Amino acid sequence: MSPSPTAVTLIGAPTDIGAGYRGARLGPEALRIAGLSESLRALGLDVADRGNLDGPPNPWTEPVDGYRHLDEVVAWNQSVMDAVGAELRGGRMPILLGGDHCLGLGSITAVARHCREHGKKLRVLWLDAHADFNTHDITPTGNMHGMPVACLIGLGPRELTHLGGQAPAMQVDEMRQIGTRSVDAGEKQLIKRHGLPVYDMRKIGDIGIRRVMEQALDGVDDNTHIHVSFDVDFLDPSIAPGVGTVVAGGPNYREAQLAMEMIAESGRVGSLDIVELNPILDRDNGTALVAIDLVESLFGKSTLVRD
Ligand code: 5AB
Ligand code: MN
Ligand code: MN
Ligand code: MN
Repeated sequence: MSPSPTAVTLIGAPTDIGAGYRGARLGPEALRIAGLSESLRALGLDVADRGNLDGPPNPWTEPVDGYRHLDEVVAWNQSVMDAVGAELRGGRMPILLGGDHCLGLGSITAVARHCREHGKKLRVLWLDAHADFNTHDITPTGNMHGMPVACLIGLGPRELTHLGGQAPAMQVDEMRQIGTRSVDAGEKQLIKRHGLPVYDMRKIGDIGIRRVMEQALDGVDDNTHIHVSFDVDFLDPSIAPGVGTVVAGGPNYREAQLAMEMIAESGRVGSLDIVELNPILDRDNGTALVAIDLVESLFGKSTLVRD
C-alpha cells in the first residue's frame, strides 16, 4: 500500500456555532499552543498552517424550527468546505481544527466530492461519544453539532444537505461510527431505520477495540480515502475533560491509541477533523495534549519496540 500523504495543512475554524456550550471556538489555538505543528513535523511531515477561517460570530440565540443558528452554521460550513476542497485539489491533506462538530459537514462534503471526482472509495470513521444523527424534528436541543451525520446522508435543511451541490453528500454505508455511547431516543430509531453502522461502547466491551477496528476498516483498499472525524469527546472524560459534552465510559488512552495505530497502518488516511475541544473546560490544556498524542499515532508514531 502506498504511504499516507506527507504534506498536511492545518485549517482553523474558530467557532462554537453548533454547540451547546461556548469555548470550542478556542480549539484551534489550544491545539497550536499544545504543539500540533511541531509534533507533526517531528514525524517528518511537511506541515502548513493556513491560520483561521473567518465566519459570523455566535449570536447565542434560541433554536428556530428546531435549528439553532442555521444561517451561521451554513456560512461556516461553506468556508470549511471551500478550504478543505482547495487543499485536496492541491494534493495536500487537510486537517480541520474545530470548532464544534457541525463543521464535519463542510469538511466531509468536500472530501466526498473529491472522492467522486477521482473515482475513490470513501470510508468515514466517526470517532465520537455521540451519533450526531439528529434532525430538526427529533433533536432535544436544536444544537447543530448533533446533526452533521444526518445532513451528510441527505436528512436536513436543503442549505446543508446540498452544500456540495448534490445530495446526499455520502451514503450511510460509507461511514463507521466508533465509541458511541450517548444517543437520543429519536436518533436511535433513525439509526435503525437507515442502518447506520455503529460500533458502540458495548461492542468495544464485548469484542475489544482491536476487533472493532478490524471490522471498521474491513474493505479498505488501495483506492480508499479514509476520513477520520475525531470528536474529542470520543475519549473517556478521565483523560479528556476539555469538551462541552462529556460522557463517561469512553475508550481509555491505550484503546484510543491502538485504534489510531490501526487506522495509520491502513496507509489510507486522507483527511482529518479534530473537533469539540473546549479549552475553557479543560485543565492546563491537557486535553489538547492527549488529542495531539493520538493524532501522532494516526500519523504513524508507533508503540512497537521492534518496528
Ligand atoms: B457532538 C445531543 N445528542 O443533539 C444533541 O459533541 C448531543 O458533536 C450532541 O457529538 C453532541 O444535542 C454533539 C444531546
Ligand atoms: Mn460529534
Ligand atoms: Mn460528541
Ligand atoms: Mn460535544
